[in-house]
Amino acid sequence: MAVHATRTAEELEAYCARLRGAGLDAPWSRPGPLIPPKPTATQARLWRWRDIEPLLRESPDFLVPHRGAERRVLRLHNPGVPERTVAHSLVLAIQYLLPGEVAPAHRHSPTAIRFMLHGEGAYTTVDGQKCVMKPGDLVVTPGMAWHDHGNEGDEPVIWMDILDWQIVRFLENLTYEPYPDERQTVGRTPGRDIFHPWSETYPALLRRAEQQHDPFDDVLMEYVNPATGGSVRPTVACYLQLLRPGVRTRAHRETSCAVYRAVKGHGATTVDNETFEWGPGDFFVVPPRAAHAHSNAGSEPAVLFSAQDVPILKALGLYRMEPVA
Ligand code: GTQ
Ligand code: FE2
Repeated sequence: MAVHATRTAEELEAYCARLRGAGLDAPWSRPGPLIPPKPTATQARLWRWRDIEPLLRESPDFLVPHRGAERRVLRLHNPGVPERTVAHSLVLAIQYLLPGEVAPAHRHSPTAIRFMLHGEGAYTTVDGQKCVMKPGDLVVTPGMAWHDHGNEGDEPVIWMDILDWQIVRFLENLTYEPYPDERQTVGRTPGRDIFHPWSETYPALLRRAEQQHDPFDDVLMEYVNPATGGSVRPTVACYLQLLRPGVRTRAHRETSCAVYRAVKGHGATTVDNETFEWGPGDFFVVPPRAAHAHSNAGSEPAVLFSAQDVPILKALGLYRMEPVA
């Protein structure tokens, strides 16, 4: 409260009641700074594939997806985030489909980005473009694009979904709409704006590893939408990264948030004062402004996939990166 006030506390209370009645608020009538510092809800955390996989394989006993209803997904739940998502800005869900299962066609305002993890025979059709997904393939489903998926193989399939759900939810623009039919009619072959096959991205990463190294990320390549030359979506960027054997990167802080899936090899990521050792299939999160550095103490290259909210921060002029001494 301002020190030069000439009115009593009771008079201030009465004044605030009149403000409320007029649909107004005086933030200075309460103690504390106008813009209080707020620690991020997202906590640094690691999830091990060996803990996730048996629970995923049990999930069909509990949920049989039906028309217009749930996806059989398990979401990574960051203990700090009230909405039970992997981070304050992003959702990471792991989807499990048995042979013959179909997820009916629908669309929604959030973007979904799928990175194929295990099994053969999965497909997702995005606005009539059928993408057959092999492990390591990336499929972008832009917000409001119709999509349906299924498993045409003879073993269960597993992929991960990254959604900008939390950003769209914050902007109060979540929408969902079922398609009139269970599946879309398949038309043209998928464009490079939505489909990035591992058979192209991984060789490109290996070529880059021969040429160019970054002190903070060693070998980092962003998936680019050839139609725009920019990130796969305005909200989310995706990266494929390689850490050469013996590499220890310099630590840096970024204002963005990153969720990682270890694809190949073993390594460790230090986030502020915690070190997370990861191996194939593990997931981890780096919260905004946390100092982070990666290392690969092994003799094989380690490969990481990540999704980061960098583009939305850049669009808002909020992206910063600073090296940590
Ligand atoms: O597979 O279309 O993880 O609509 C969340 C919402 C997946 C999907 C999610 C969805 C989907
Ligand atoms: Fe969906």
